Amino acid sequence: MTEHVVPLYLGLDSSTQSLTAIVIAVEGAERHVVFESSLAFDEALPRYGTTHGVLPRPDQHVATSSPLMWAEALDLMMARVAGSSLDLRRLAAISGSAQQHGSVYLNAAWWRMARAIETSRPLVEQIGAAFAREESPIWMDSSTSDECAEITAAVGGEDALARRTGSRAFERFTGPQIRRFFKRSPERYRATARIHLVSSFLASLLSGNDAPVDPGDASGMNLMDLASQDWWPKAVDATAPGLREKLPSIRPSTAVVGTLSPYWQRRYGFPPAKVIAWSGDNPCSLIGTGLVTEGRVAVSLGTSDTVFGLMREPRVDGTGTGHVFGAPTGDFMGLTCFLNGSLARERVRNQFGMDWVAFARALDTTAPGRGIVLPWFEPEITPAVPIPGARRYGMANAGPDVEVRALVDAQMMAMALHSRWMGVEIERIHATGGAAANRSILQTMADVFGAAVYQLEVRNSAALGAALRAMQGDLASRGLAAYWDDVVRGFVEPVAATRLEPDSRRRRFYRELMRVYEACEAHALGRGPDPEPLVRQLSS
Ligand code: XUL
Repeated sequence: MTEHVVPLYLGLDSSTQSLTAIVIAVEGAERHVVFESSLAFDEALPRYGTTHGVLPRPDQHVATSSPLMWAEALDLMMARVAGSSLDLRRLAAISGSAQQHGSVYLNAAWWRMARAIETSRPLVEQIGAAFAREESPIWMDSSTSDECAEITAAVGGEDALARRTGSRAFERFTGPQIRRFFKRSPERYRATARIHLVSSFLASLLSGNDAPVDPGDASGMNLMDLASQDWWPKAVDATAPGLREKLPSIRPSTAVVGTLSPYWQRRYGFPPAKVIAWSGDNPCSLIGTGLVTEGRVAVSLGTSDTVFGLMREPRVDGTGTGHVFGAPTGDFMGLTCFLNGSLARERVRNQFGMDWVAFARALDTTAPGRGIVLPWFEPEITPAVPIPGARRYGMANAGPDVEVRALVDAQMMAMALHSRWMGVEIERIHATGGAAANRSILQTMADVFGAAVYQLEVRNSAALGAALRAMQGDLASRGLAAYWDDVVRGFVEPVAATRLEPDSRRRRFYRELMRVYEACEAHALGRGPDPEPLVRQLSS
């Protein structure tokens, strides 16, 4: 009789600040997370000199990180998984999630190197010579406004670009980033043989193949035709010469990229587990929050704050605020991204010497509406704010508690306002990301959105989503039924006991406050009159 083996699936999430691994065990209805571990780049790999995962930034519009650091983190994490008590022989498949938009520039040595990594020496000692550019621009970069305008003009305007690719041109998207590199460093651009996303770069290191990108992450580039899920030649040509040959292929999110290469097998004792295509963190979170049907949204409170939900049809945003990405299910997803997320919360917390308990207490004990803050400490993505700096209305002499209240109110109101384009009647929100542990923040979310908010058992929905995608890819490749509802069952149900209901009085108040917030935003962006009379009414 052959021994019955319960398969394990590994999901990795290479985010802005850290790398997380989650391993799930699946046997019919029995489903468990059996391993979870995170390493923060700044602490685990200080020699790269990052702060919150970003290299020193002499220009506040430029944000880069180190692809070598991501590779070393992958090596450290795989060693941790191998050193755990898990029976590695049961590992059936592995997939991953990565911060979106970031790009990795590799030279001709890459083709040979990815395949020929030796077991005797650490990965990073062997791939250093394969980079045509040592630093990778990441999603926090906002330096490419000129390139956005050039690409937009060349493809026939914002509407044309948004209809084809799912988004108008955004500074952090990979196409504008590639164009900037081509314009500023034409030699190094010419020496670039392959441009990977963070996701496909790390998938390549695992499989020892040159991995494809999936439609979820490729739609964050301003280069993919959403309908055909292939590169759009007009956008590719508008971005940089000779770009087509430098781009990986696009394959479905469920594609098997290869198996774990000999490096991982011999160095750490892994089996030849399947490597399933990696995707972006938001598409992975869509799966990890269980949003495999239309009509619900998730809010992720991480380094970036994002609001997203599944779409059967790609309804592109007429206001130019949000994005339509491919979803790992083969459908689409709508998403709006805010840059001033957890770092803004941390900044205000630190400014007043609080810990998170005091921060939550400030929220619980302070009424909203004592002025408005637009928390644009760093250049903001939504709405587009190129010149950073918080804007304040009616906030003179506010104490620490009022500052905390105004910050969280602003973040929630901005999310509610700028996700309207998705056209979803929001009744229920699945909250995820680090700050989703904070129920005082989530109560504000419920009150502002007028929706019930739930917490999920597994907070790192991107890593969980990657593990679930590994399982789905494995089942599909074996010709077994792999319905998404079944795949996610047992891992993603919101915890009923965590449900937070909106308070009806607060909800009414926020409806009014949101009008004032909108007026302040319009004024700050030079699109509306002075909102002072409205702000004054608040305190009367
Ligand atoms: C999404 C975006 C961010 C990053 C963060 O468009 O820019 O959410 O994916 O990792």
